[in-house]
Amino acid sequence: MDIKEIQLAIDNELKVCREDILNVADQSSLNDFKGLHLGKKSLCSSLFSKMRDVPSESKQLVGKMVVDLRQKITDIFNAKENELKQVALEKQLQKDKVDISLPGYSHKLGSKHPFYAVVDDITDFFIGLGYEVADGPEVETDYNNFEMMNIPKDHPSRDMQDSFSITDELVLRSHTSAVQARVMAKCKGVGPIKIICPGKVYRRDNDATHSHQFGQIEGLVISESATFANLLETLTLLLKHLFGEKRKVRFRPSYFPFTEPSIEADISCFECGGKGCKFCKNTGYIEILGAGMVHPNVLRLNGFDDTKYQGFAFGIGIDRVAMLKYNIDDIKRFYTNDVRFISEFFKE
Ligand code: FA5
Repeated sequence: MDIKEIQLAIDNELKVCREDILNVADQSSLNDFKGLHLGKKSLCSSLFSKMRDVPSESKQLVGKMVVDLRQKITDIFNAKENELKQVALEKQLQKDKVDISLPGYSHKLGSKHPFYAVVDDITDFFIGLGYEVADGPEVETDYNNFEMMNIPKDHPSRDMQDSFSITDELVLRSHTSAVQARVMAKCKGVGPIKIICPGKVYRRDNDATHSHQFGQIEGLVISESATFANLLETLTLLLKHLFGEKRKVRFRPSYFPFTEPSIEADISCFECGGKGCKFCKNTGYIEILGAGMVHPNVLRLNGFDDTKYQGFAFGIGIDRVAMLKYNIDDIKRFYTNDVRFISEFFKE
């Protein structure tokens, strides 16, 4: 074969390839095409095998012509193969199409745990009165939890709060009042202070309204003019906000080593409405907070001049408020994670 004949055969082969590929509609006919035009018996292969007979001065040219031919046929093959893949993919996508008109599965929306609903409500209330929110650790020093709160080591008033000791110097804080010491230390004897601190506290207690873990919200106001009347007004506003006008509230004198005078506030029992039952130990009331004027010793111990500054403080039981607000009969329900209890608070 001379070069002209080879060129003619190549042109013809390409023409045939372009016609044949038009009839390829699936993978099997594509395979036939490949065998015919790129396989052992194809023109390409036969031209390659005849290369040894081509005169050496034309070898390079003929070699390039055959390589070009094979590349063009491969391109035709690849283009068809991609086209078939695309068609197959589109068919599959059609088959897999999601019917978006079908009704979906509905999910139950969670809502705040009643404990945190109360925390947020009380926090918002005090932020509205200009208080800032402070924080403190649950593992606290004996010093902050007791000593700075005017409860020296070995003093009988420690028995009021049966605490969990970690070491001689560390306890699980038994009240959020420990945060008072932290806040006052930061202020270095300079007022005013107006904070609340929500958090968990721990004591060795166990009955329907007492638990070994519970929440408190501490409040501390120190200024040159804070009075007992301000304290009573603040707490009355809070209790009305939480329980409405109808629930009965009573304040009674009490004792805390860190306040003088001290009071406690009770709310009429959620179970009996004030008549007396097992929940309120037949008193008709359930205690929800302790409060009082900051004891001068506490001011002095924490670096404040008690001739210049005075203040009030309070500690509210979060679980108690939630129990009274939502008529919850056992404090343990807050942390036993029984879905039947929690789902009472779910929104559909
Ligand atoms: C105190 O803890 C004082 N630190 C409160 C305080 C702060 C007084 C600042 C004066 C000034 P008491 O032990 O009474 O006080 O607890 C306060 C509230 O926490 C109680 O009224 C009650 O609502 C709640 N509480 C106390 N013990 C438990 C318990 N074991 N389980 C659930 N709630 C409790």
